[in-house]
Amino acid sequence: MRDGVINKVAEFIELLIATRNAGKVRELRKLLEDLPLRLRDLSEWPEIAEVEEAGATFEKNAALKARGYADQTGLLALADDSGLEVAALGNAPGVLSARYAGPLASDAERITRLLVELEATGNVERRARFVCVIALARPGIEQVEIFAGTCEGHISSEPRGYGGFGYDPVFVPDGYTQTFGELSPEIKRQVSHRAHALAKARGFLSEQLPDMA
Ligand code: ITT
Repeated sequence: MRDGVINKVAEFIELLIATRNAGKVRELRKLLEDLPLRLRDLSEWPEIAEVEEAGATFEKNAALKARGYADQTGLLALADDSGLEVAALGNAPGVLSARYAGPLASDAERITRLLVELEATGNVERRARFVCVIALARPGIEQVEIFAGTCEGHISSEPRGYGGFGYDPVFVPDGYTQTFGELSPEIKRQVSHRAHALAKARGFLSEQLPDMA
């Protein structure tokens, strides 16, 4: 009976992946593909107003984005605020990871700045962690659900590999010697900050799906 309800829901529950970052969209689509949801993303709303990341924390910015895009589209919205915390840099770039080398900079320029800053500290401490906060907002419901995940590792001495996006070519997750740029997408889907946050969000989504019809 429960299966019947979920299948029926599958015909019309839509989830908006509320990010403009193509790398995140790719990973989130894959991590959600087996759930009974119709996945949409912001490429279908080219005119939508960008939600400003005015918060000082990942949680606040994820909630702002989920709320803003749910309200603008009328869909259940999943937003991801994430970034890299580097111990020797006082956890910078953190929430400013996307803007670390200026608003128009490329991933390569952000990586270059990171390696230069780290070298200036003497290169001794290279511990780092990726943080991901997923927020889920439903149109018309004030409460926003928040799920966090982290991935511990260190920063490599130079970029390696072409997989993933963002800082992946310089991030070596604990337990591996290769960077996320070199490791397969399957491995990243098992151990990443996004995978851990989404595992928690999936539990909530699965419980809620019948109620959202
Ligand atoms: P949206 O706000 O539209 O989602 P964004 O790229 O601006 O896109 P954030 O403000 O959350 O998103 O910035 C996160 C940045 O952190 C992202 O641009 C990358 O530079 C970095 N980042 C996050 N997750 C990453 C991952 O899995 N691999 C590599 N870099 C990552």
